[in-house]
Amino acid sequence: MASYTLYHLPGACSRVTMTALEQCGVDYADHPVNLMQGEQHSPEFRKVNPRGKIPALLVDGQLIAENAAIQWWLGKTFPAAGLFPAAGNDWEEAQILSDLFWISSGWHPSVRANMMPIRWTTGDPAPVRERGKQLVKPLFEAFDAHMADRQWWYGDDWSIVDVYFYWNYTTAEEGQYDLTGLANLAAHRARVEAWPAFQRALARENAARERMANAA
Ligand SMILES: N[C@@H](CCC(=O)N[C@@H](CS)C(=O)NCC(=O)O)C(=O)O
Repeated sequence: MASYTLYHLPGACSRVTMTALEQCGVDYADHPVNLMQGEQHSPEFRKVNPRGKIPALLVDGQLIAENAAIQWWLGKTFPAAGLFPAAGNDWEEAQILSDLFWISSGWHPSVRANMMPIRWTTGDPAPVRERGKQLVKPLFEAFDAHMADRQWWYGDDWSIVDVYFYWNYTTAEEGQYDLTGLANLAAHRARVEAWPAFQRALARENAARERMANAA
């Protein structure tokens, strides 16, 4: 098997890729990148990912970055892992990609405005956080409505897309977004938290957190 190293930070969106690696049963090394201390800008990390972002996955020393691309590639490489629903044709595959890109380029930046407004302004972050809340509100409400008649985003079967949605709404909550009243979303959250690969990823993150604390 190829060698895999995931550059990540506990709690960051790299959690989605870590869950994907766990779901695929991949043996991987993990390397936390301390974003709070600006390690993503260090020359060492820029050698790994010149774009300065996590998740960054090295496969036999070669970089693949961006959650959507990594997960798509893992899905193709480990088809039995069930990262995505089986697609019958190119059109159906493109629909799944559409969801992934929507989450990573639509939801993620809006959540970021809510959770970390200071990254979006050189001035007062408070109105940016408020704007972030306005931006995520219709997304979360639409998600809640979509989940009314199903267990997972695509129906009966878990997919990694569920974990990426989860990361967005729980991260917004950390940014003081109140999810109260979104009952279908709450039920979805409980299902994701009970998913074995997700739990293994959390355990792996906790171990990384400890290593970071001991190194500090
Ligand atoms: N669209 C990207 C977003 C990646 C991203 O923004 N990652 C954040 C962590 S959640 C990061 O690396 N932030 C560091 C920075 O922006 O300086 C993806 O889904 O992989």
